[in-house]
Amino acid sequence: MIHNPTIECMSREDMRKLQTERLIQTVKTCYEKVPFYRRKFDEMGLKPEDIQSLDDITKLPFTTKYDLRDEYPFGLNAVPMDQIVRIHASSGTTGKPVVGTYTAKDIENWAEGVARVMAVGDVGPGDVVQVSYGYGLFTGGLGAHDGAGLLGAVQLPTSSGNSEKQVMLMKDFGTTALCCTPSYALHLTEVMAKMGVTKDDLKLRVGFFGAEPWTWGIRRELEEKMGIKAIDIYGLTEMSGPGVGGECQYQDGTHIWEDMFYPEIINPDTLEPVAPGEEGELVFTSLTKEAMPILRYRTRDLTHLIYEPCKCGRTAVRIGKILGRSDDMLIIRGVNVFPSQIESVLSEFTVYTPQYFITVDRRDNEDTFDLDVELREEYFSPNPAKQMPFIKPLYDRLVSVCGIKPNIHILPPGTIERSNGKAKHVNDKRTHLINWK
Ligand code: DLL
Repeated sequence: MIHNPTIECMSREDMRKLQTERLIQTVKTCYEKVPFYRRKFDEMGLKPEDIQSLDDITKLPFTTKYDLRDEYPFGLNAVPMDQIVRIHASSGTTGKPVVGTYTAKDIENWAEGVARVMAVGDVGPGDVVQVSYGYGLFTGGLGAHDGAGLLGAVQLPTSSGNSEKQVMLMKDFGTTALCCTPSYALHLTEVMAKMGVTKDDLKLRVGFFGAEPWTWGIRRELEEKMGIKAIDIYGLTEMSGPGVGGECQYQDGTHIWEDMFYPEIINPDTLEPVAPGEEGELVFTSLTKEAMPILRYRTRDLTHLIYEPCKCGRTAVRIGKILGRSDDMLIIRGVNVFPSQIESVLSEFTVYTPQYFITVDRRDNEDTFDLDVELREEYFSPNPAKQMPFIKPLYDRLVSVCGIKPNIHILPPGTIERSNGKAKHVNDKRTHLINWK
């Protein structure tokens, strides 16, 4: 089912017209209402009137996660607080999160984006949509929740965790659509096996999985073990959350809702647009956001754009699978983690040296997160019991800043390999799992 055929199947010419009108308006709002953008424009000698067409977009400044951090928490807001109805957040590069604010209209548009993806799985009244993304500051839970609500489906807000209960409810309540990270969905298949629950015991028909990269291997496994069609849903807090785009039933790229988010691909080194169809970093300009309009946001996600028409009839441009990132952000169990966060937490503790090494792997379909750190000479003891008092505060602080539980290994000072040049802090062993077809 196509939720909004007028928009999703609009001719390229009409879409460009709509995007141009919205771009001009967004640029004007940014200049008039957001001091951060006004400053940037003035520095560049740019006036809102200089932007008259989509091609003019390259004249605009980029926005990065660092700008969001510097403007924390509300510096990019274009409306006063009495028009904001929701705040979400995701991991930033240090202890401060990236903030997303929403007006009532922004929440409506966001639900529209998610609904367009869920409509691919014919979700509607009578469907039970189990939302096993985390509810909270993370956009996954409430984003999927509102999308299901817009389609008139039953919202089942299980949030993440408590896996046996998730499987029990899925069976007892007749869940037809599941929303969670692909890695959590894989974990649920294992819990199902342990509980003796098979796909024949379930009414599941479709899953909307995203928030982290996943492969065709994972897709096949989920489709087989759950008896579903596994649909990729993409998004980021800075643009709204899930539902910036999603796959159609042909699973050949992710349609981007370009009436709301104008995509570009740039070379992350030169910052110049790449040739059509070439790989590079995805950049979005929001076209309808009221609370926090964003110009040329560097997502750091690496992919390419596909403008060829899709068999499903949608004309909305597609992105290929996200192939990686042009920064060092890790996504561990669906949570965004930056090595710089670890670094800034470590610097709060005088007992530790600044050296650290992160190892990420996947065991039994679950991401593992091991962190090697060194105690300073005067605190180190080979007796593990004596180290315990040092581990707990570091562990608690890391959980609070990064939102994820590390396995901390304390090593004697001088053990972690020092580098002569750029320090290497991460070994992500999951990369060998990335086999896209
Ligand atoms: O992960 C929003 C979301 C929630 C999307 C639920 C889909 C489902 P953030 O926490 O801000 O927002 O993280 C955004 O996650 O820049 C990508 O690197 C990655 N990401 C999101 N969806 C996908 C996907 C949410 N389908 C960052 N495939 C993005 C690959 C994804 N990576």
